[in-house]
Amino acid sequence: MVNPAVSEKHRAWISIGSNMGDKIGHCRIGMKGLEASGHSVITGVSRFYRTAPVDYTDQEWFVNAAVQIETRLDPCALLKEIHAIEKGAGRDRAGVRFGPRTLDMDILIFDQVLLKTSELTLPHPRMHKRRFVLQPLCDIDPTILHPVFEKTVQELLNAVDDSDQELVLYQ
Ligand code: PH2
Ligand code: MG
Ligand code: MG
Repeated sequence: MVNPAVSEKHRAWISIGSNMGDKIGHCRIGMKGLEASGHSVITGVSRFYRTAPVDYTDQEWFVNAAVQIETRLDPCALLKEIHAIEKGAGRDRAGVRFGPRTLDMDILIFDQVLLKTSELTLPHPRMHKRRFVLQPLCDIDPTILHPVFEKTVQELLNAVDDSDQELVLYQ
């Protein structure tokens, strides 16, 4: 249990994606779900993008976005909440790695925490290569600092080879 009276406030950034069914609707469920428990507040939201699938390419395009939150949860408790939200949106974790999903929410950066467990790596190990992660983060705040590379998300985005990472503003 989290005791809000004693637990510290943290800032974290989370990517949100869907490539099944009502993609935007699933992303919105994800955002609402983060605030529903009362442990976190959303303090920044990106625009929505349509993005070509990366890593496992034989699947539908994604809708991607990102949010900034303030939370009293620690990284593991936040991950547990995220898994419950994903499940509520019909996520079946049994599919292909990197394959189709109704809702995927990944913790990208949590304060300046460096963590490696079997459940969770912080910062997210592939975030610096992914346009569908970095562009939404730049919408929120281009000066967010990557805790390992000590570069801003804008600098990381500028360095990405985007020739095979199509991304279109959703409108
Ligand atoms: N998520 C993946 C794998 N590939 N590609 C795009 N465009 N967007 C995603 O959210 C995404 C992906 C695994 O989580
Ligand atoms: Mg993911
Ligand atoms: Mg995930």
